[in-house]
Amino acid sequence: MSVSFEMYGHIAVLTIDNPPVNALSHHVRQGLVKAIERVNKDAAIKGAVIIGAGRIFIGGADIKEFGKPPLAPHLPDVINTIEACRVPILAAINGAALGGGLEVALGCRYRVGAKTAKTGLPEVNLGLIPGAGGTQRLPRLIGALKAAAMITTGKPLDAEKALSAGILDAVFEQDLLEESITFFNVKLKSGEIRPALSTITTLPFADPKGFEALTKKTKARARGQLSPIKALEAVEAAHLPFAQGLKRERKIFMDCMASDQRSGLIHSFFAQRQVGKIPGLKTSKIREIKTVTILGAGTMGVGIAMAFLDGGYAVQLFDINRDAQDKALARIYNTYKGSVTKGRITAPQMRKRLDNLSAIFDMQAASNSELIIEAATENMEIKKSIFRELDALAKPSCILASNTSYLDINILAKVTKRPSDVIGMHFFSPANIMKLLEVVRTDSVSDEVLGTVMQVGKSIGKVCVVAGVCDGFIGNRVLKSYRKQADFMIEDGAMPQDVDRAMRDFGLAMGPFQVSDLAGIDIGWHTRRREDATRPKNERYVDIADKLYDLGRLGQKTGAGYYSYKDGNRTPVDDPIVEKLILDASKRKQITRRTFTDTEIQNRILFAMINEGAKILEEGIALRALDIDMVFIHGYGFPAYRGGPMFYGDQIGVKTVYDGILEFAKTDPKSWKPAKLLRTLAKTNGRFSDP
Ligand code: T1G
Repeated sequence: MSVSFEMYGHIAVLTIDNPPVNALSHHVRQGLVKAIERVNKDAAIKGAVIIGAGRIFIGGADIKEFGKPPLAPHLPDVINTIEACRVPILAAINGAALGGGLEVALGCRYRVGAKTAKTGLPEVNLGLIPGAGGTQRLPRLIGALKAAAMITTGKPLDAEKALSAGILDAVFEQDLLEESITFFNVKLKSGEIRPALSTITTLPFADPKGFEALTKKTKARARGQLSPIKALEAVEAAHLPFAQGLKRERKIFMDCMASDQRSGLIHSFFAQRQVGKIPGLKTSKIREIKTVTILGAGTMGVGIAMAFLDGGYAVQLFDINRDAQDKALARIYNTYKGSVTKGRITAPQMRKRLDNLSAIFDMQAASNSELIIEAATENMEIKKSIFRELDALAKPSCILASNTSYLDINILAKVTKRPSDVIGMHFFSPANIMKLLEVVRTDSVSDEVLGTVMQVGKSIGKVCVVAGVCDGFIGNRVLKSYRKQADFMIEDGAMPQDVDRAMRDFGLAMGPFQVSDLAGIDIGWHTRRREDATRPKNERYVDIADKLYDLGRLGQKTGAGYYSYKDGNRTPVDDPIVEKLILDASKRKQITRRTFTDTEIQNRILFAMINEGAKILEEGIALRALDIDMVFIHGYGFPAYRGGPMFYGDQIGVKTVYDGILEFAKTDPKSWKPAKLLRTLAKTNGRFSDP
């Protein structure tokens, strides 16, 4: 039964039960309408309560129904029915009330919550806007400015914040249903029932100046995403009579529903949940991880330590160098202090995390750990000796992981007597912020260890993606393929600012040359030196980055790289020195420079990504196309509304990508070799997402 009906005295309690998140699927909407009809018919009923079964109130409309023909009763009509009910209705919010879930609650006269209540309108994260009255009722409850801020960011409010915002009328600590009914009876007895939100004609807390400022901020933050801007338009319609505003909201909602951005964001939503599922895993047995030791108190070690501290683990940070340890502990302390100042965490939370942290100077102390993560220097010989030592001191079930970003972890597994316990955990800097974790699956790792590391990664808020062993795993291998194209383009006629602008206009947070300046041009320089010995002699090589390195222009950290940065400001400024260096490079190679349109720049970079992604799929380095999408959305600033490189390839058509690559190959056959999978899909009109 999707909506059960029980009487508590003269109050009807309607419980929505539609696991796993009480989504407002068609049968739930039907159940609600039926229950309201029953309430309307029974004069003995004085009020009704809507509550969710389990730990969630209502997780929103059923996203799985999107794209299918909508079935009546449609959600806006269901909520209007709730609002027009003969007796008042109270929403008892027992957990997350998100999207349509909060909109149902706004159709009620009263809203109360458990301490676990969470109220939000996160539709913009799906490329949508609230489409069942949320943009019209919420402004009538808390004012247009606060409502717009909630809707355009999609950020939910916890129970306390919802109470102070006026979304909740009360928060109950004990038995939500019992206390809700007591609260409701008092209201019913008072005889003064609050009017329905749709009947309010003047929005409270008018603040036109604030709204104007929020509009500016939203446009700046949207970076090409439409739904936050569209949401503002809908909220502005709340100044109209309710019925007109509702019509306006519906029109805007349907426009968003039809957009490519909606399909990209919904793909991203489901992919983020799918990516943690590993087909064919032979066991669901998970090892318990309580203490994690991180070897290496450098930037990565510090970030990884904080990621685990944030997740509530006991953390030991090892480094033989006391100075490095002191610096690391100071960085951790200051970062948490900053978070407390910004209100991101409380002082007790900071205290608890620091109490869970200990610095160790003797690797033997790691013998108490269930997981040891090596984050030492990227040198195979050093790592091999570390793994030999760990193998000897670690307890039998301890998992040994390396954070290496490119070295062959199979070699590390082989130097131990526990190859099935050795795995890669490739974090992205800053490791306590970046959500992506590449879990590198060696040839010998057991399914139990793989499943354990995936679960541990999820427990510290990471999006874990399984990667096979190859140079660069998934992300850095694809990055290398499109970095090459970017380098070719600046030698052939573009400037860094042209390439970066084109890629920012596509929706990337930063273009490739800005990324180089942020990460440090020395990183790429060391990688290229490592590759010198094995690079094919006749492969095209662009030495512009080497020239910058030789000039000491390492990027932001030296105040100059591809761009210059005045007095520590991080805003990139085009630099004539770099432009001359690039022109000289073209001259040295007798290249006649030409112009590139933004579209060509985008296609050269995106098609290179998609082609390398196809090779990665062919080789089994990534399990599915969505895994590659998740790597780029959560690790490389790829816009979620594009769905990721492989989803984007499907969206524009694999044949379009294939034909584009053949075109580029006409003038550069060596660097444009289409993947076999790309060719097959192009010929059969297939998609990367085909099972
Ligand atoms: N519809 C369908 N399936 C959903 C769903 C939804 N709204 N939310 C989650 N699922 C699936 C999810 O794919 C996963 O499936 C399982 O439920 C558990 O999810 C008209 C138009 C509610 C906080 O954006 O934020 O309302 O992988 O792992 O960690 O204005 O799910 O098991 O097969 O995330 O406990 C607006 C989205 C919709 C909320 C629970 N609502 N969901 O977190 O579980 S649009 C949202 C969440 C809308 C109206 C508009 C979270 C959660 P599987 P999970 P969780």
